[in-house]
Amino acid sequence: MTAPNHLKVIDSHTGGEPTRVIIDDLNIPSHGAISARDHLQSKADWVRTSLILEPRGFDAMVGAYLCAPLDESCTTGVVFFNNHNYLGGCIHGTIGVVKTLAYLKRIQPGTHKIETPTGIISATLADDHNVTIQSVPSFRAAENVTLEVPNLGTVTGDIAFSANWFFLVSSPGPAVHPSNIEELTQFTSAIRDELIKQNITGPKGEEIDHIEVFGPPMSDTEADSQNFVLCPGKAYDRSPCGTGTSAKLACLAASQKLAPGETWRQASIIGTIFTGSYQNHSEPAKIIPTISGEAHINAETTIILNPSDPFQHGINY
Ligand code: PYC
Repeated sequence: MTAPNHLKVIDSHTGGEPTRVIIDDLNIPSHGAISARDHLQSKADWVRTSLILEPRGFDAMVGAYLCAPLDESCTTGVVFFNNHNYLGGCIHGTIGVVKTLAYLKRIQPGTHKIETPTGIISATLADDHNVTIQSVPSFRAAENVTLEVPNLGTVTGDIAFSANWFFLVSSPGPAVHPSNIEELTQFTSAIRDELIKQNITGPKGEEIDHIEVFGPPMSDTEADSQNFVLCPGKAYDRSPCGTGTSAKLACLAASQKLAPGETWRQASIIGTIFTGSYQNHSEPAKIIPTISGEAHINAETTIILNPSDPFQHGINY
């Protein structure tokens, strides 16, 4: 396909974290979310770079491409991407997609199945506009993994999967407070660099590209914990990261620190909150996480991709 000169998008934010949903049909040949992701990645990466990289996007933005699902019981398929690559899943982004589809009057309150490259999830849009996502089976893959990190010493954490791969740091680091975002970014980036260097991966060699740090919530936040999540591409998640909160639930469940159905309120680094809980999965080591949050629509825009613009497809170096 040839790149169009104009693309309509709707921007929203979920707990401060932006989502940009493409609402024009790009006619990308695909059969479901996995094939759409593969096609975008190998043949049409300009979609991601044009919409997410500067000068039209910025590092924290996550893009969503809606596609026809393979499973016809799904309302839509979706592929998420950011400034670095394609995501296995994105819960803040799914909440943004659901709010966008409701804004366009393409869906009504109720439960909708959504196909993602890592599995089918369900999204319930409530009358009060809250969105609840039941996500993919999630699990802790390794506990108390230690690694030596230059200038930091020994760092310990758990490895968990919930649509994306996470390292959940348990050893002390910078206090989880918005005044420390620079230090937290350096701390978590150093850990991720070292995981890659030491080839510490998921069980099938999957790169661990999201790093999470936890601390007590700020005094004005009614939460069980506050997190800082480094996303692939080095931006931090302004929301509590839905897949990261799900990975946390998997670790809490594995350590028997949270019972099925019990509520966990996860605050983000900027103090926004997702409410989570889980059910047991038929495989004893796995859980099915549920995350609730709210998104707000903040722009309905036509992106211009002028062929004479040297950065028609983003500043990509
Ligand atoms: O909410 O799952 C999430 C997410 C992943 C990356 C950024 N946000």
